[in-house]
Amino acid sequence: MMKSMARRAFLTGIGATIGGLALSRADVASGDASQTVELPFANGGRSLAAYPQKRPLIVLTSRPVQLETPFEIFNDGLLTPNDAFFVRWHLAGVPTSVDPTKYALTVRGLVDKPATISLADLKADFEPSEITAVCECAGNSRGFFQPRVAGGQWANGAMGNARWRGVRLNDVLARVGVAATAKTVRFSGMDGPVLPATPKFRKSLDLDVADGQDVLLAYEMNGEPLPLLNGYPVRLVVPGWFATYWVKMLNDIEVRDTPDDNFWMTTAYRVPAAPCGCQDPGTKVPTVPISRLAVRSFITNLAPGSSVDRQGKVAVQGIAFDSGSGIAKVMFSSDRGASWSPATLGADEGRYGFRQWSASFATEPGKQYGLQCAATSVDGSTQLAAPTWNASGYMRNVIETVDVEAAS
Ligand SMILES: Nc1nc2c(c(=O)[nH]1)N[C@H]1C(S)=C(S)[C@@H](COP(=O)(O)O)O[C@H]1N2
Ligand SMILES: [Mo]
Repeated sequence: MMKSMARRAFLTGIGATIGGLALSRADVASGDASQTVELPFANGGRSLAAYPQKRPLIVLTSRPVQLETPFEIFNDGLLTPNDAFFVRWHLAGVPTSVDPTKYALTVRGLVDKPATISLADLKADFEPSEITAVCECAGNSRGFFQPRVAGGQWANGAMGNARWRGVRLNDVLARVGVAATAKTVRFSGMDGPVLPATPKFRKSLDLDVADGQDVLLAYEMNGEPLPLLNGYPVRLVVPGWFATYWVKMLNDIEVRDTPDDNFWMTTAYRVPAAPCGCQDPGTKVPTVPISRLAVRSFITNLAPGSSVDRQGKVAVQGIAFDSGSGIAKVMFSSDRGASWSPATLGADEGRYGFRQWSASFATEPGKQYGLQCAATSVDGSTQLAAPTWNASGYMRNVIETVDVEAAS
């Protein structure tokens, strides 16, 4: 009830245009493309559009396609539906279709037996493995950074939680035989730049990370093949690590012994080396490649600005996640953090996934409430009371506030 009302209040019926689609216009589903949303920061006006295999999502850019999940969807269930899962591509040369019978994954470099593996062989020759994990863009929530920073101005919907099924990368690496001198593994996909001067999107992981139990070459998401825009037919899944490493339409794995000197490792996706990952605005600081997710939590059933029961007990529900140690506790406050009480945690559905929590607070007519939640992970990391800053707008994990008002 609350949810659909909040959603309606959130969407306004103004015409939206879909220009410059990377996918052909004929492919665009006939979803409701006549809606807009106002994200809660300056220049937050966005259109919604339905791309192939997607319900109407918030359009950040259309070439390349970047789509944000409307936040209320996170209240519908712990797994983010495939058709609502956010989309982020860096380069506009994304294949508009992939023939699964022609797909081939090359595994090469410092290996004993380089291999080219078809989709059918990947499924037939290796034991399947499943994991539920949050895929979060490093720049999720960038639009809230103060001072503002350049880059995609996402609200909180550049993340999603899915059940990923595929094969373990370490099984594939064992099959090809990694050389003793190997140090890193580099991944790239079928997308490419429109202009040859733009560097192709490639990401590298240290061998000890790539060879871990949980890293998957996933061909299914929530029991279905991956949507094209989420990396069909195969993507890398690196549970606990930011989504930049989750290379989509993966078709090349190269085992190497030298640090990766490509743009996407040496220039992009870096954070201040200090443990906080933060810096003062206007300063230049040493940086390291971004790696693991920061602990975060959100209220999902009440949108900012909602009005709640004038007198009574209002139920609050939300999600929390971290980089995979698991959620130890979530605290809830209805008075902007002046006082806190423990929220009730939902079932543990996997340490890399969203964990549900619930709480309630009492209302009085006409009063305003600053709702906050703060998660602590099993490894002891916490959310920040005040936001920190970095030049790329990455890794936000401040305690968020949802302001609501009881009717008078
Ligand atoms: N091949 C390829 N994989 C990629 C990217 C890309 O541009 N190309 N972007 C990465 C980034 S930064 C993010 S946030 C995630 C987004 O995954 P999604 O579109 O499935 O939500 O894909 C990652 N994998
Ligand atoms: Mo990202």
